[in-house]
Amino acid sequence: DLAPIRRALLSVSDKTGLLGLGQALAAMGVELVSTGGTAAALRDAGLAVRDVSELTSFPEMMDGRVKTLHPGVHGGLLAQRANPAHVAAMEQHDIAAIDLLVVNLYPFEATVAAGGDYDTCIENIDIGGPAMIRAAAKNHGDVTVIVDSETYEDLVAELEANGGATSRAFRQAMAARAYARTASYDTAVSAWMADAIGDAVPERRSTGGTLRQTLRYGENPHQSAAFYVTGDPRPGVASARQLQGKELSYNNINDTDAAVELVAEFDADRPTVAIIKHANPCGVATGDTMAEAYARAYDCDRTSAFGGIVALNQPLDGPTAEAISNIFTEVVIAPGADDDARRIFAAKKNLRLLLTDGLPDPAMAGRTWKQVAGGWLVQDRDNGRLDMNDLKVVTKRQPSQAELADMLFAWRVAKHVKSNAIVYAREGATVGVGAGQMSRVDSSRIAARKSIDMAEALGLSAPLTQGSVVASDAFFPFADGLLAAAEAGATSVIQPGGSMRDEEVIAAADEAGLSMVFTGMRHFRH
Ligand code: 93A
Repeated sequence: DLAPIRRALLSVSDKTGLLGLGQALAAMGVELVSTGGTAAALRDAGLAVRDVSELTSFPEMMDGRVKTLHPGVHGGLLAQRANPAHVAAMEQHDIAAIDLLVVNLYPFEATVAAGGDYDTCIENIDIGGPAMIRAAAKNHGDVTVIVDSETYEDLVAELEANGGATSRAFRQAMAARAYARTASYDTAVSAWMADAIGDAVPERRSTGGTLRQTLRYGENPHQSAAFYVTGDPRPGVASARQLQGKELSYNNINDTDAAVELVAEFDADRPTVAIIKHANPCGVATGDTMAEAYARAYDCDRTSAFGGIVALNQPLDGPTAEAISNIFTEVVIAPGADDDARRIFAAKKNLRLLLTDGLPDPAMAGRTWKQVAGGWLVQDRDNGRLDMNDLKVVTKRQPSQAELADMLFAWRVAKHVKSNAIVYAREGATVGVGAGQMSRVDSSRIAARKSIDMAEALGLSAPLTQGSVVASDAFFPFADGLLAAAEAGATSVIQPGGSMRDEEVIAAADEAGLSMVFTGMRHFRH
């Protein structure tokens, strides 16, 4: 594990920090081997360096295109030191073991950024460098690989701490860094080439997926688009089987994804339906039967449900299929469909029916990616999930068990609503959803307003928000949002808490006779 490094191959385009590193290595008795420009720089500083052509018995040729692409180098990087056959091969072919590889690549990205012409960019595609990096990284059991000057200090510290050797953990960490570098390098090359040939969908370069389908258009008809899949078997829109209906559109795929993720949050034993429009739920409900769950979800906001995406947490049955087919619906996705349901849908040629293999686990870890100008934002997916025990009552009035159950239901829906999210729920069904407003109090009012509209449409004497609970995806910064909810008839509130004015908000809740729980967790979604 801790054999000292005896030979290093240095081949760097960016000579930053090179001399310091070369001196430190030389002082530890490491033999330095280098390619042309790197060797010259080290020699200028008075260091002893061997030319890589001594290892290859070939001159660097073809304008440097072939310098290190030779078994004399790759054998020295890839040979396993504890493997007698490998050692014998090294001896037989006079191959020198290379224990440390320090490479940074031709500045392809910088050349593109500087507006280099086609041939200049091509000439700046490094071939030998990535080949050596990948070889050394593969053989990290024996070889240390360094791919950027920012790591030189760490390397020297590691060598000093280990008597001129590196630990396996360090080599492994550096190998991971190395593969990240070659991956990003090739990504940059493929992105540039995609642009150069006018590829309509250059984003393929960053997705790492394979093309499933060229879409008719993107969010709007003037945007070209495509669907790439990663092969992740997680149940959802990418792995679902489409039984019937037109091709999925860009917006269909996006909304169906949101629908499945949402409906998967709920108890698998109780029929639950989510109806999605523009990636937000316009109705989510449980029921004793699937048809009842659908009817209740539909009654949250019938206007918005038109042209919606419907997700079920259990197989689609005949009565539910019948009810859905009475309303213009774009997509239905469910973990199965019985024969009755299939027969009923068969008459609706355009309706897309997707069957998943179960539902995704909402608590599963993972990452999400969002593109910004010039970069990517990466974060853990929001897999935060609470249960009853996580709720902290902060008001004088204790919520009833039924209110607690509704609060948790509303909270889980709110996680899937664009911020600012306000969700009213009653008896396991949403009765008002306010999404995507810049102020929380507006979301609160919009949700209440929708409930009033629905009550009128359904001929009810009072809106369904009367006696409901309300969930807020982030804390109420002021009492006004909370009071708007109370005015709409909410009797209980679930929210993260943590505002500077919590005391004021709690006092307002007490004053209004509300019960309120804090979750200590926020669910922003943008
Ligand atoms: O043109 S290459 O792809 N062919 C090679 O065999 C090769 N070996 C190393 N470029 C190659 N390199 C690259 O040369 C290294 O990745 C490094 O970026 C650069 C260092 O060259 P020099 O030492 O001459 O400045």
